[in-house]
Amino acid sequence: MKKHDIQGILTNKKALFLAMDQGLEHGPKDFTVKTINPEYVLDIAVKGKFNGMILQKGIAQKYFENYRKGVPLILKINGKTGIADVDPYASQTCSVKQAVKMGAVAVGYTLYIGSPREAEMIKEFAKIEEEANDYGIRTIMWAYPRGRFIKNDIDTDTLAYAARTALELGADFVKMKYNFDLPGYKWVVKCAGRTHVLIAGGEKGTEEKLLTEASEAMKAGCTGMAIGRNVWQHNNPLEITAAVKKVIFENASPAAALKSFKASVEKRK
Ligand code: FBP
Repeated sequence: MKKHDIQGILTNKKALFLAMDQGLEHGPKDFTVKTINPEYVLDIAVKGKFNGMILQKGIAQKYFENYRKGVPLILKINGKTGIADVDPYASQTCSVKQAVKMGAVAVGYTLYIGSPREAEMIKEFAKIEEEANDYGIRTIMWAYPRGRFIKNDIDTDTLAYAARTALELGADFVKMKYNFDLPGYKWVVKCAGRTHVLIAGGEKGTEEKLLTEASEAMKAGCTGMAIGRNVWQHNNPLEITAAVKKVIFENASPAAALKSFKASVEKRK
């Protein structure tokens, strides 16, 4: 089958995706009474014109219908809770067939590179990648080095290995952490070859940090970002989205994007 046109997910070869699977990965502690309602985050995805909304199956089934026309669906099809302190492994939660039925343009899979259970995940991802190819949808690998053999999960060489693994296993996108080593990250992106690199957000930090991260990621040759908490935990989610987009799509400096963020927040008051 002809592959879903990757440009349909991207904007001028760049992308900003919104993630909301943290309820499974971290638990409700990431949310407030306001943000725990999935519709709050889905509204941001549509109003912020994200390139895709990343959800687990349950939330997609129960909440996505009204948002379908506003934002493409990216289904995360494996996951785990953050409770048990065991060797990292995230079980498959949904088939590719089901993801396609639900209208997903891409499926996401976390592969804990270096985990003692890595072999199981490589096998699972290989099957998912073949099925996604058959259905003509895209794959995004969350390539997270993790487990007792990983001393430093954001060491440049370790991230480069993760990036290369994603390319060799056939992922269309690889989502990874950024480590603020810009020269080193250029190598990481080179290692990913034709697999598009997306930067993960992590815990909510300052606007300066987020915009600097976006800017350095783009300078390193990344395709964009896939973030969650830095947007929907923000008091001004649409304004911070607009600022990140300025950096990713318009090549704005972090300082210029921050200035326009502050001006738009002021204007709303
Ligand atoms: P955030 O921007 O909120 O970190 O979301 C990105 C993400 O990759 C989510 O998709 C996922 O739930 C989470 O981070 C996993 O993070 P970790 O495994 O590091 O806790």
